[in-house]
Amino acid sequence: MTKVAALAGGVGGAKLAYGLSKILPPDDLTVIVNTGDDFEHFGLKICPDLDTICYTLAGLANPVTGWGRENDTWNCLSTLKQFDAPAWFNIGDADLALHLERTRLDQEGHPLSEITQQLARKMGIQHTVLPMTDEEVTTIISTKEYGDLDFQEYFVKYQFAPTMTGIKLDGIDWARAPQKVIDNLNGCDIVIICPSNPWVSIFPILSIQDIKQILAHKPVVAVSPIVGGNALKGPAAKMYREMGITPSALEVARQYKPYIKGFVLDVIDEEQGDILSQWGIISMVTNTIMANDEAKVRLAQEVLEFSLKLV
Ligand code: FO1
Repeated sequence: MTKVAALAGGVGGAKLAYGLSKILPPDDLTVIVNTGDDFEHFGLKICPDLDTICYTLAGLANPVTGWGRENDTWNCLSTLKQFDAPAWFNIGDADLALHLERTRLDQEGHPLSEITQQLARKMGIQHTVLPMTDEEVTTIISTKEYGDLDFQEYFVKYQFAPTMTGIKLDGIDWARAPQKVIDNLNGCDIVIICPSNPWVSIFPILSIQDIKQILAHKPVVAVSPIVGGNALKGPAAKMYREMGITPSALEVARQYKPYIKGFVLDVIDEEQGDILSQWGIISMVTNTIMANDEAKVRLAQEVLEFSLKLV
């Protein structure tokens, strides 16, 4: 069987990871997740992308938002609001339990990779989900209006309205990949970069030295998160513009060029495939919109078949 490692951020990445989990047996899929978005809120250790991936793979995710849990209740949050507490980050009651338990295990001294595996198993997830690192890496968005903001402040509190002037990844230089990530990456046949935000979801993962070194020897295929010049969700396209780049699938491929052998483009961007081949990147064109579970599985199947041809 083909062993796959998927690199993913939150909602967009989780969709493809879900599709892959439906066609690959548990031993053949490892999802390596961005932790640059992690932060501490009310003393809790919150790992939004790990949460989103786990809830999605477990079939527990809120289908409307893509993050948080389906049918959650909001008693704690609404009570916090009555106290005028800083309740801008929407944590549902059942979701809160996950953050409480993760924080408890963290305070007992367990590494995040171990905690994640333990919690994922309890949620009924059979595939392997791992954080990119056990160390603290913090994505900071420099903005024109407010200076440096923690990613969740930029994304949730300010709804990514501030103008981005740069990105910093605090702690990235000394962050190491957990041994399990190294082993699973070394043992995989294909690496798939899910359609997550390249700036803040994928680059933190690719910036970890151990991961970068292993990827240099693996066939890597990326799926574009930019379709028709826009991001399906979140600030990716806005970030390109604010960094002086016109957002396109091609620009995503340009950023990933040192890493990838193959690139998956949406039908709407088909004409960009010619330039990719001039760059020596093999492209596949398909419908990349994952509007429902069937589309997630279909895209995963197509990406997998395409990747196998590149091995
Ligand atoms: N995203 C939002 O846009 N608003 C929220 O209030 C919010 C709460 C939240 C709570 C738990 C969790 O695990 C994720 C949550 N997210 C929320 C999603 C998350 O902040 C982002 O999707 C990612 O960081 C971007 O990948």
